[in-house]
Amino acid sequence: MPELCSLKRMTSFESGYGLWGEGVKKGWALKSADLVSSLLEAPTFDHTIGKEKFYSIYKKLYFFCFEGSRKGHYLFASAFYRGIDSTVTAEIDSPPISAGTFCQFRFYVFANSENVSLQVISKNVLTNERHQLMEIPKGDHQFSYQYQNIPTSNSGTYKIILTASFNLRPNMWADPWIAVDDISFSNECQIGDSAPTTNTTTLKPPNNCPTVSCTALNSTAQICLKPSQMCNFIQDCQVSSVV
Ligand SMILES: [Ca+2]
Repeated sequence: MPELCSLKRMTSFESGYGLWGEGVKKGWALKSADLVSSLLEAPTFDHTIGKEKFYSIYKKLYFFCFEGSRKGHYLFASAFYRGIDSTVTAEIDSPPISAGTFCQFRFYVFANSENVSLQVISKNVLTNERHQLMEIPKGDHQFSYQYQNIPTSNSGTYKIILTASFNLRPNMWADPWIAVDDISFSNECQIGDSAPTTNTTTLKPPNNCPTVSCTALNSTAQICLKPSQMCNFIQDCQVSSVV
């Protein structure tokens, strides 16, 4: 089995920050869900392990990391009202990216309050010009990890900046927090100064599927994964069915 999913593209925060936060890391930290007992404080589970829902190939390669643990780690930021109305922010940056036409940035986010929002910003490495790709609006909270899939269309080299904003006011039902987990870039994105990926061209299944063919997770159907479905921490295939 050729390597399907490059760990440079995928960050689960189970073994550190990966390539995130090397330039800017303000207000974000890794948190272990095992140490959290209440949603008032932080998520009580992460996305990678907490729901045991991650891509089967990734599970095969890294199962040993997860044995004995069921909750895992995520990227976390929070803020506390200290008697003065204010807005505070937390920022973390990605490794430098060169985007192909179909480069997609994917992640899971879980926020507890209408008083926190998340801006996903691209910052050109040369010019420092910033462009907002998406904002998770205030009030869009469902008490679970929500999948986000953001097309990027920048030319040149840039970084993704995750900026959380906390709107601190009195009488909040809980201090606002936000958690991010299972970040990935699609194969069209070039990470850092790495050579262009050959992942998709090294796989030549016999059934005219240019990527990965497998048995669907919830049926007996044989499916061909789209590039955008690969290496995004979503399990599409039955274990051991990948061709
Ligand atoms: Ca995780």
